[in-house]
This record gives sequence, structure tokens and C-alpha cells, in this order.
Amino acid sequence: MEQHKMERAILAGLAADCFRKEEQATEESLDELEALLETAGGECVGKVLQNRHAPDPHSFVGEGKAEEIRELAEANEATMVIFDNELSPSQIRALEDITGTTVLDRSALILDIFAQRAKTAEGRLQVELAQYKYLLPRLSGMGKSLSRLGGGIGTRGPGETKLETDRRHIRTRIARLEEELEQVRKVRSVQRQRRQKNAVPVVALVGYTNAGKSTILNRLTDAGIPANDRLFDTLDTTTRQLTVSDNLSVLLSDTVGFIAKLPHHLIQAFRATLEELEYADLLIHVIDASDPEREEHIAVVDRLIEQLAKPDTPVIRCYNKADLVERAEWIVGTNNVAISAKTGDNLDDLLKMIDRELCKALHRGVFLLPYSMAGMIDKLHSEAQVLRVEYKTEGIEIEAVVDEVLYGRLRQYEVT
Ligand SMILES: Nc1nc2c(ncn2[C@@H]2O[C@H](COP(=O)(O)OP(=O)(O)OP(=O)(O)O)[C@@H](O)[C@H]2O)c(=O)[nH]1
Ligand SMILES: [Mg+2]
Repeated sequence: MEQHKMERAILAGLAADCFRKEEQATEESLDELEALLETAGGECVGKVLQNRHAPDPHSFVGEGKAEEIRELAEANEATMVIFDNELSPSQIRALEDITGTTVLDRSALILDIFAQRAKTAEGRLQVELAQYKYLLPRLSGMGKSLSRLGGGIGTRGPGETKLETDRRHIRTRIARLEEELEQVRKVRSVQRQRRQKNAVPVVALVGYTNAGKSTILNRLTDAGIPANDRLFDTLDTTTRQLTVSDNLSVLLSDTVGFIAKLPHHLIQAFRATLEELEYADLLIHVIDASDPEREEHIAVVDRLIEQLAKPDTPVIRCYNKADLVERAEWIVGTNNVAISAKTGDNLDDLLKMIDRELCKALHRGVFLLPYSMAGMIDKLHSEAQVLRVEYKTEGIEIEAVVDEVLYGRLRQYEVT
């Protein structure tokens, strides 16, 4: 079977004057595409970056360039060409005709990696949904592509037999998957309500793929999540309890990594997983401080946070891998912290910052309530963190961490 042979690919990209910044292909984005290809188990045997005023409506990079790519592919025995830009179904077909090889785009490659990585039932459902949604508009005239299925990059996920069936079948399957994922979300939301009842704040680690999110969670909580030097290592959300300080314990979640030009379908399909961001009380944006593309990556993640989190969710910028950076004084700012998850350096500062952010609006106090206010105890149990309750002759003494609203009602009973 093809599967055991390393797939050899030419990587191609187009930089066009009319593209938005995030649509452009650059040397750096082609390097990243190469890393993605290696993650998927392929090998890059040539790169082509084309500059044009605008994409060619038919062949995207232009006939001449496409011809050049064909020659390059032939000379290097490449079996596929992967484009860094998103291609339309008709462009894919035109390019396959000219180059005589399989043509994929970056989205298909990312979907393929997700398909390889997805381990949990939920992850698999989400990937399958994204793949079908990607496939559906590309189905017409895919005779050639369908017949080449049978292993290798871009063909994993929905099985061969499933793909050979018609659109209607795929639509039904999409509807089923969406239903199943809706169930997953419902279960999640019940769990979430339970957590909210216990008033435990939720903190989510977010960031570019390979920034060190899982390593941080492992360091802080002994979560034992695999952390590897490869892209999209984590596809599932893992949540662990973390004691931040005497007053504060939180739930800390690891999340799926982001990347530039993340396929839209993938974001949609991974809603159940990404909801973690929406419900977080605080986000820790993990940044690989040693990455030369750091600033671009920060911008990508910031945009996704804006899209996925509640407005005004506080964000801590956590510059990780500080052990690899010689001078880190550029990391300044009240919400910035430089750490090394590997050496454990400065993790205390990160904890202090979490504590400071979440306790801004929290008050810890000892309150002496008259017995006529006994009903308040239930409210405190459900909406605050109760540390101690003592029934005394002069009233009920209660030690608790409460939010601003509750504090407003209780402060007159505070024992100083
Ligand atoms: N030198 C150094 N390496 C680190 C540090 N933190 C993490 N790494 C390494 O960076 C790589 C990626 O770490 P992960 O924790 O898997 O990154 P992630 O953000 O969870 O990545 P994805 O799950 O793929 O999104 C691993 O090889 C880690 O060992 C650090 O502080 N210093
Ligand atoms: Mg991870």
C-alpha cells in the first residue's frame, strides 16, 4: 500500500497584491507548511513562491508557473503539490490537470493532521464533521480524486466507501454528526453549570500550536498530558484543578492549538472543544518567546480570541520558553510574564498574576450573620467559596471568598 511510502510533495504559495495579510503566502508560511507536511508524515522536495498582482481565475498561480511546478514535481518525483493558500474546487481541478499530480491546499493538510491525531470520540466526531463540510462543495467532478483514495495525506478520515457515496448521504451524515456533537455540548453545559454553582473560576491556556500549553498544564498540575515537539499535539481539552493561592483554586484547561489560516470548518466543528474559551474567566495566552515568527503568531491568536471568547475576558500574555531567549527585557507590561515551563522558572509569577487577575473582583472575609439570615448560608454555598462555618451564640460566623455583589450585601457583617 501507498501508506508506507513517504509522500513527496512540492509546496507552492501565492503572494498577491490584492490578498489580505492573513491570506498571503510568504517564505515563513511555506516553512510552516513544511512543518505541517512533516507532521502529516510527508517530505518536502521543493518550494515555489509566486508573486502576482492577482490570482489567475483558472490556474491560480498562472499557466506558466503551474507548468514550472509540473516540471519541478516530475524532476523530484513528487506525487503531490500542496498550496499554502485556500483553493477553490475548480482551481484544484485545473491545477491537477496541469501538474498531473494530486493537489491539496493548506486546509486539507491541516484536516489530515487532525484526522491522524483525534483520539477521543468527541475529537473524531469533530474532525469527521469538518472533513465532510470541506469535502461537500468539492465533490462535483472529483472523479479523479476519489479514485485515488486509499491512504496517504489528504485521504484519511472518512473511509473510502463512505466517500464514494453521494452528496445526500454526506448531508445526512453531517446532520447526524451535528446532532451528536450537540449532545456533547449539552453534557458539557450541565457540567459547567455544576462548576459555576461551586463558583470555581475557569482558566484556559490558549495559544499557537507548539507554544507549550500542555507542558505548562503538566508542570502546574501533574496532568500527565503528552507534550511533544510537533504541531497539533493536543486536540482535546483536559481540565485539572489548580491551587493558585490560599484563597484561590481554579480549573485550568489545556486547549487545541491555533495556527495561521486555520480552516473555518475546523473552528466550527471544534465548537464543543473551543467553548472552553467562551466560558473562561481568564485566558492565559501562551507564546513561544523564542520563535522568530512570535509577533505574527500573537496576532493570529489575538484574532481567534476575539472571535471565540467573551468580550472583555482578561488575558495574561505568558511568554514561555524563556530559557531559550537570551535577553527578555522586551517582555514588559502588567499583564505579561516570562516563564519556562521546562525549567519551572518564574511559574510563581504566573500564579501570582492569575491570583491578582481573578481576585480583583473577589473579597475574602469573616462575616458574623444574625440567625435571621440563615438563608444566606445556602446562597453563599452556591455562589461563593465557603471556607468555614461556625454556629456561635451571637450568630453564624462564616469565612468565605465572595464576589463584589455579595460583598456589597455582607460587608456590614464583616468581622475585622
Ligand atoms: N526549551 C523549552 N521547551 C519547551 C518549553 N515548554 C515547552 N517546550 C517544548 O515545546 C514543545 C511543545 O510543547 P507542548 O506543551 O506540546 O506545546 P502545546 O502548546 O501544547 O502544543 P500543541 O498541543 O501542539 O498545540 C515540546 O517539545 C516541549 O517540550 C520551555 O519552557 N522551554
Ligand atoms: Mg498541547
